[in-house]
Amino acid sequence: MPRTEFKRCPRIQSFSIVLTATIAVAVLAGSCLFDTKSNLCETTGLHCWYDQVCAPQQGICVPRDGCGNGTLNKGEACDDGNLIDGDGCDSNCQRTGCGNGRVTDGEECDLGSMNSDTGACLPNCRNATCGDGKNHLGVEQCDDGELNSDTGSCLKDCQFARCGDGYIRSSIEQCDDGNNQECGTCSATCMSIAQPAKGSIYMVPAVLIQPGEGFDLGDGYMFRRFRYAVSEEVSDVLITLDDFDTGDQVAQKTADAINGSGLLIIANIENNFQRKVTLVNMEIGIAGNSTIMLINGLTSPPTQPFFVPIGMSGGTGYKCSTGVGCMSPDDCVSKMCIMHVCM
Ligand SMILES: [Ca+2]
Ligand SMILES: [Ca+2]
Ligand SMILES: [Ca+2]
Ligand SMILES: [Ca+2]
Repeated sequence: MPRTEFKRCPRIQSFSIVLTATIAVAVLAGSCLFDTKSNLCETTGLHCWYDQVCAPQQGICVPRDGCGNGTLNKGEACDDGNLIDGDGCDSNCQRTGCGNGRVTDGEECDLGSMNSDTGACLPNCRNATCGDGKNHLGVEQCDDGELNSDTGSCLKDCQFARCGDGYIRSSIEQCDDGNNQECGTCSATCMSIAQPAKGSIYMVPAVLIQPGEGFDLGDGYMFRRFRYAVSEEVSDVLITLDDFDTGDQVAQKTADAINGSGLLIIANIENNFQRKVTLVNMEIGIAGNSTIMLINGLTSPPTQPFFVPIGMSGGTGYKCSTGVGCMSPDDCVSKMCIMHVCM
């Protein structure tokens, strides 16, 4: 495109010669006659304000002494007579390239001197992102690049790993239930997994048990009373024995009775010692720490062999209330963990 000459209206020094000058100028300058505040932009028909000129290489008005006028003014690295970006000289009269403050081909961003490893636009004119290995201040807590990991010190979302974020940091945390409170399936420090209450009962042969003897067992929600041979209350769980049941058989009948009682306790017979019934609460928590009570004179030591209850004990943790962070239904009183929050 040929370089366009632009016309300037003659500066009028004195009002007294306005009329005379106007006639002369009318002949010489055409359009300026009736438009003393602007120049005619020849290529497009645009009228520019008096302090503007038509850009020589683009149909736009630009500051008379500024970028786009085709001549190098103060602070300009180039001036190609247009305000087009990406053609070697950008619209701010800085050479096209990363760091000139204008986004052109191949650049995602360009904040000029504000490009920074800690800012929104990196020195290579790429947008700051989580995972680029640069710490975007005010947005990211950390960024270890490819080493970002949900089991490491910097999470994949560029936040510092912490107890309560729901991720188990390897070698540091034992668990993480999405909160840093004592409630839930993990302790407040993420150092110990909440446990269910456990217990056991060592059984004796049927001949050592008197009808009506038994034990009370609770799961944290309710108690059941278990009686051997004969029940005294309607609510009792009756465990029917044969006179010569061995300790093993008594154990099996007892375990079956517990498992069928409705308590949230699982009873098993330990393989290497069949007279022992092991008990585990189905839920974690201190609520299950409910001591097994013998009833009706069923004897514990010193008689040998003896009927020995142990526990229930060892339960730790408790369920979180509404609004507390969680990772599983087991963390919540409501048994509802939605979007990592107890309902
Ligand atoms: Ca640029
Ligand atoms: Ca980053
Ligand atoms: Ca964590
Ligand atoms: Ca917790």
